[in-house]
Amino acid sequence: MAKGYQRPSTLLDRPWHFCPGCNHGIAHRLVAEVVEEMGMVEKTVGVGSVGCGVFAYEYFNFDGIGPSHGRAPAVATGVKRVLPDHLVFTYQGDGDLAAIGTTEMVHSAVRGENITVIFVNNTLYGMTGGQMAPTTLTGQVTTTSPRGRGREQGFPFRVSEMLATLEGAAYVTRVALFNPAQVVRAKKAIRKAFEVQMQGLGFSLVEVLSACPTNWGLAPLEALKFVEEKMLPTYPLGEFKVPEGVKA
Ligand SMILES: Cc1ncc(C[n+]2csc(CCOP(=O)(O)OP(=O)(O)O)c2C)c(N)n1
Repeated sequence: MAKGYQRPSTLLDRPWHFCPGCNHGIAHRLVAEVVEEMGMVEKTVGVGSVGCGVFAYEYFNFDGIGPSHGRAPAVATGVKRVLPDHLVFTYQGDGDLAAIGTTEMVHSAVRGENITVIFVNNTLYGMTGGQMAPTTLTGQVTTTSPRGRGREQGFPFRVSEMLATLEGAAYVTRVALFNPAQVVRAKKAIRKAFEVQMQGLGFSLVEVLSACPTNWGLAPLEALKFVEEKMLPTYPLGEFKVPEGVKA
């Protein structure tokens, strides 16, 4: 029988450590497929994060670095400046990128560093037990906002909208993975971000809305519905910035 799909050579053949229904595995696969399709296997450096994506280097079959919490864009900056012909990306959760790592993320965009950030937003700190993050939705219950995020805990941080205001940011988009059509769109966005980088157009970021069934206390299918019904009103999908000359 003909195989309709096979694992890209850029993903190693080992079981995920992710919880059932977690979207990190899909995000990993999309990145791996794009690297393979662009023929960049020998010239890619992935810079990981601290969080559920911490074992990225265990799965990707290309070079990788494990930086300290939130510092991935600073590390990627150094790598890209030394190896400008390489594809350099970070892979970060919202706790890593939008809390402890806010400075590195914002200032690499301000400087217009020619790197790509894959930003996996699941609205909380997944790895450490579901604590509130800056991206937690208003009213959302987490282990550290048991009555729901209220006025005292501030408001959801719209990273993509903010970055789109910066001159150094070339391509900024938000995608999701709650159904197959969205997964196809997410892959196209990752490809576009990587192409923007290889054309030297500046900083690119793909925000990926991602389900966390374990910490949301939902079954995997309910968690996909949560992304569509609860996350989209706060985090609308779309391209917030596209460089001139690149098709939107
Ligand atoms: C310096 C430091 N502070 C705090 C922690 C604890 N810690 C580990 S992962 C994490 C947050 C992870 O959340 P996120 O980045 O959203 O990724 P997710 O696990 O949800 O994919 C935190 C606070 C740490 N490891 N190091």
